[in-house]
Order: sequence, then structure tokens, then C-alpha cells
Amino acid sequence: MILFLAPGACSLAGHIALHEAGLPFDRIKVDLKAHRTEDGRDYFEINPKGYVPALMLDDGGLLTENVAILTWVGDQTPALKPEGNMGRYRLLEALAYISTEIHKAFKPFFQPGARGDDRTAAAAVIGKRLDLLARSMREDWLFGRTFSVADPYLFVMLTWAKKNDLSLPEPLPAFFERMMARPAVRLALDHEGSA
Ligand SMILES: N[C@@H](CCC(=O)N[C@@H](CS)C(=O)NCC(=O)O)C(=O)O
Repeated sequence: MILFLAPGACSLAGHIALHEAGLPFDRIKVDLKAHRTEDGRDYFEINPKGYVPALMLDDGGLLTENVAILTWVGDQTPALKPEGNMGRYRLLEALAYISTEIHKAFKPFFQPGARGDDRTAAAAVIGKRLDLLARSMREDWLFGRTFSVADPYLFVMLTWAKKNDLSLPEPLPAFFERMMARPAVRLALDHEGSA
């Protein structure tokens, strides 16, 4: 299994989740500007979408999209999913919210030509959406005492918020520190060279 990633990008979520799951995998870094892999291949030929993450499975199939990759990792390791009949749907609900409502809202921060106004507006939207998650957190993780594959995705959003000087609503600063203390997170950051 090979994870195609870019250091510090959203692919860090799957990277952490794979370590949390204890699954064996290799990593290949992708230069997202040149669309080339670190071993010199045209990334479009591997993943026509051109973006990370992409997970090449052992049967050669390519799985893309954070929501699909994180759900797949959760299905390999049920301990990384919320429990109960509704657990699977609650997980998808959280992943979809992070992907479509928070991750995508960061776009102006990654567009070199974006106007200051656009970033200010995006910061307000991100703040509101993080606040909604923060208000629902009762224990250590998004799903209470159960650490799930949604937590690394939220963690990546918080790394971006911090890099862009956006403040984190309570109790997300403590959540961030708890994530930083996890060996899987340290390992992934170390591998990506962004520790
Ligand atoms: N819909 C995709 C979006 C992934 C995405 O936004 N990837 C960014 C890095 S965080 C990327 O590779 N951008 C470079 C590009 O689009 O060419 C997903 O959720 O997996």
C-alpha cells in the first residue's frame, strides 16, 4: 500500500490514521506545483485528479478523497470508528462536514492571488464552523472517549488555522495538544518533515 502525500497538506490526516491503525504502508511525496512524485513520475498518470491524498491499495486500485480514505482506514480498524448502529453514519457526517465545510473554506489561504478581503471572510466562516464542532466536544475527541479517523482530519484543519494565525475556539487548543502527544502524529509529522 502506498500513500501519496504532500508535507503538511490534507493527506496528513490519512497518514496519521494509517499509523494509528498500525497498517503497513509506504509513502511517496508529491510536488503539487510540478505534479511530480519524488521518484520522478508524472503524478497525473498515477492520479488523474492531480491532488493528494491518494492511496494505492495492495491490489493496485487507487483510492482518492479524504472522506473515502479515512472511512476505508476506519473499516480496516473498527476501534477507530464511533460505536453503535449509527457510528458509521456519525463518522461520515463528521468527515463530510470537515471536508466540505472546513477544508474547502481554507481555499483563499492557499491561493497566492487571493485578496485580503477573501481571507478575512474565509477566516470568519472557518471560525464559525470550528466553533460548532468545539461546542459539541464533551471529552477528549470528536466522538467523546473514542478516538476516530475523524480526529486527524480535524487536527490538520487546526494546523492550517494556526499557520494562518486564526484563533482556535475552546476546547480545541487542548485537543490540538492531545493530538500532538500521540505517537502516530509525531511519526507522521516526522516522516513528512513538518514536525
Ligand atoms: N476533494 C479532495 C481535495 C484534496 C485537496 O484539496 N488536496 C490538496 C492538498 S490539501 C491538493 O492536493 N492540492 C493541489 C491541487 O489541487 O493540485 C479530498 O478531499 O481529498
